[in-house]
Amino acid sequence: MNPPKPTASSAAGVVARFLKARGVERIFALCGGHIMPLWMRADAEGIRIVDVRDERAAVHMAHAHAELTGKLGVALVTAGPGLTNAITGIANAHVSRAPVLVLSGVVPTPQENRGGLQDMVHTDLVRTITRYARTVREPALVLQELDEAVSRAFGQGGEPGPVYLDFPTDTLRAEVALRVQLEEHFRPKPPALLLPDPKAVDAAVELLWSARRPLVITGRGARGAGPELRRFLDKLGAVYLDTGESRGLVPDEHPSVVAATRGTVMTEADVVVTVGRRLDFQLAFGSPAVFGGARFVRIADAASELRDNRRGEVELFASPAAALAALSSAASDRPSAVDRDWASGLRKRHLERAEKLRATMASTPDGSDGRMHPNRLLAALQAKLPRDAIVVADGGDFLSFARVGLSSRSYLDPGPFGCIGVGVPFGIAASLAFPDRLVLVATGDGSFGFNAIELDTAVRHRAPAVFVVANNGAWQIEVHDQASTYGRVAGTRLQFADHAGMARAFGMHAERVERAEDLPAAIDRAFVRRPALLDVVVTPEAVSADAKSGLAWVPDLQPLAAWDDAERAWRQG
Ligand SMILES: Cc1ncc(C[n+]2csc(CCOP(=O)(O)OP(=O)(O)O)c2C)c(N)n1
Ligand SMILES: [Mg+2]
Repeated sequence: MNPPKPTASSAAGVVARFLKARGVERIFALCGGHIMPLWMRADAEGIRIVDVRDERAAVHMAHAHAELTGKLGVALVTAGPGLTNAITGIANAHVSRAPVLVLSGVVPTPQENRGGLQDMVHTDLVRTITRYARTVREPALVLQELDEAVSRAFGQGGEPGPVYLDFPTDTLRAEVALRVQLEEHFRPKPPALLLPDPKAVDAAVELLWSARRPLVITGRGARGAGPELRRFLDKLGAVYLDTGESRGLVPDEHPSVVAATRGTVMTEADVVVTVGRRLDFQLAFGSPAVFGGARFVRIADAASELRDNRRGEVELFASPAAALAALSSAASDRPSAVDRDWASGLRKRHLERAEKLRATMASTPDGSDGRMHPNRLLAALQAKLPRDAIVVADGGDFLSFARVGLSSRSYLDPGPFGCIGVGVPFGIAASLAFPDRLVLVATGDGSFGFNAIELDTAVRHRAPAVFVVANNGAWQIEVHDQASTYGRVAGTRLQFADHAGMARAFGMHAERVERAEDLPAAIDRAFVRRPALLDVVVTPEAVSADAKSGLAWVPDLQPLAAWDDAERAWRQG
């Protein structure tokens, strides 16, 4: 007997209608019998299904969608291996605190624990990397579980991040009584506004407006607070660093931006303000070994960004935009005590270094192997990037070069989880969400391989991204670590594979480029014929800042060798 086709008021139908009501226009998914009722109902509701080739990529896509749009990202994967494949994506969203909803199926309830096909307790597997992980067996509870899961994903009353729900297939097929389909659970929930404690605002103003060398650092939680942040920087006259999580909030032209003096400014500041930013490894865990005697002001609406590693002398538990606006208005006309020479000196040094980088990138000499330096490729790409381009960077050495060599208002990379392989799926999701903006994926060849099969997805779904592979025939940052630390290279070389040939096999415009002078025209063609791929041969001899800093060999106390030395010396007193 064929199963009945699920109706709009089956549990599957209710899930689909919920997604639709919450503004979900597309889901990233890979099919399977356990989730088919939900799949077909989502399709019936007009939700676009971006069908991928590996569940990991589906979650990466949902993650990029969430980060770039600020809306919920949704992935739908099947039971058993569908879910286990998705785990890297879920873990990455967990570390990045991205609002992603992952939906799956489990064996029909009568087969549970009997050795059914694809039977596995998924919730136990994902519990430590999600904010909410439940199996929903009772059709009448489907709606309220979804409502709660989405609230948790956005960090309403907790940390933001991925959430997980699965449903036995028989539950998905079951009818949900109309009476229990409460309208309140479908209704979109606006983000909660947390206002800062006025006493904490006054204390922060006192500390900040008497600081001589204040530094502001932003992260995930500051997204969307751009106008309030810029006004606050203008009033206080502080210097400013963004991080990979918050690129583009403050334009390069703003006088507070001193990105190219990062190391210096971190040691010189007397007050450090973190806005929606964890003091994780990228910020030396906030250690006094690096930040000296600096005092901290912490502003965040999520606990991890409010008080990880270092207490703030003032902690503002509030929506960052509201907190920054409150600081600016409480300071009123009070003159700031900022050492203007210090701030302008840093700005000058930043501009000189940025200019020098721009000038030298395009003329960085080839390696002794005659292959071009990755900076030549990045300079050629930067020269063609429209102002509103979205850049996705991925790789080891190449990520290190691309992070500083490409500038754009919107940027994604493997993030604090170091999740290489995200480039292709992130780029696809970005280009589907913003079809009118140029999406550039700049990826190392090793990183490219993980999700290279998704080029097929890009072609089928007409996701107009441009994929540029820096082909150095190796996991080069690891090669460099092995050669310099161990004097031997083992298991880290790849081949100069024909990635363009692979892209063409999926019907994508693709070219291999071996000479820098051929780049501008090839880039023009790729931009016009999107989706497109350029397989650019670069020298493995280029040693990146990340390779030199010790990041690759993972020192004991701190992520970078210089910080590790400083930490050791500081601990010894
Ligand atoms: C999933 C995953 N596997 C392995 C690593 C370790 N790793 C970090 S960078 C890197 C090399 C990346 O190679 P490629 O993308 O070719 O960039 P290249 O260094 O050659 O420029 C590796 C293996 C990681 N961070 N994540
Ligand atoms: Mg490589």
